[in-house]
Amino acid sequence: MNAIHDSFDVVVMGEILVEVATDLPFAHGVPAQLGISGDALNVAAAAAAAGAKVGLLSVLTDDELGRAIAARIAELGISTNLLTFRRGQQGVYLVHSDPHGEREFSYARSGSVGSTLGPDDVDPAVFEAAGAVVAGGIACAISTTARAAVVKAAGLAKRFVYDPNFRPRLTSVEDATAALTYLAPQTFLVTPSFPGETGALLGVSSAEEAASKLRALGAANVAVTCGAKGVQLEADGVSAWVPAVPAPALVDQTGAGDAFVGTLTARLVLGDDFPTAARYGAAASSLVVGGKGGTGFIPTFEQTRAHAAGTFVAGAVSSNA
Ligand code: KDG
Repeated sequence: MNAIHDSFDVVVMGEILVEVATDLPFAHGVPAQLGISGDALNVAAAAAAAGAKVGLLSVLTDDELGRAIAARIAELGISTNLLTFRRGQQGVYLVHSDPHGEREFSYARSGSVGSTLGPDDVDPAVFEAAGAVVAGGIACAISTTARAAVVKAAGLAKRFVYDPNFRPRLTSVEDATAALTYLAPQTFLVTPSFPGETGALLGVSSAEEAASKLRALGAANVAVTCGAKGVQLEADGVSAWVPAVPAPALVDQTGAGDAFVGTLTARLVLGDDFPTAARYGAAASSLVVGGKGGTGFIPTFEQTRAHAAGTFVAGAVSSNA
């Protein structure tokens, strides 16, 4: 790998999943649509749309499906240089359309090719050079090798961003809490959600309490996302509430949190201050819910900026799938 060629603003790591989505309850014969998603891809797509040069470390199947996924990654403006192709099975999730974010994904990913990600896949030259590295609790949950890869990346990164993304169908409260408390001291930014995640993993009863607990563990910047309400920010000299930006269209919540993380990280690396970058993150995630699937609609930065300023033209949301 060429370290100069592979100098990224943001490197994201994790598993990419095939999304099988239906508007109807699961049943034999219901029509469904394929998409390409997964938290890492959604974060990377948002970061690229927000103006960052993005690399995505992920393992794909060495077949026509893996190549189709790589083509989608390139189409989203993400570098394919960090992708690795191996024999195996691509991970899948199935979901009903989820406007209110109430459903859990049904997974077919145990032993997937994406979960073979390991520390040897983490090239120190690439990870040390990146403006920021983003990983999440999902990567920590899918295999011990993927968790070890995240730990190695956290140790190498200049700015390590961690999204706890607790998924009860993949891991236990104990393991997710252990990953968060181990990694928090190394984080430049941590982005848990309240009440869901922080209630379960930190036992707190407010977003402020979650933020102070993570700051006490050593996190430099904390953004606690509170769904449709807004985001609580805490950092040295910053304690701010960023209100959510109302969504012009609500189709599917999948990827909303990832869009926040990707946009926020990209804008911080590109030089925006924390509240400004978080406002862009909130605006991007409010637009993403207008598209179906994790990457069904990824707003351009011009659209995100307009939405953050209250001048986005409703009706401009359309699928870029
Ligand atoms: O954040 C959205 C993700 O949860 C979705 O894309 C599926 O990555 C996924 C997962 O592992 O749950």
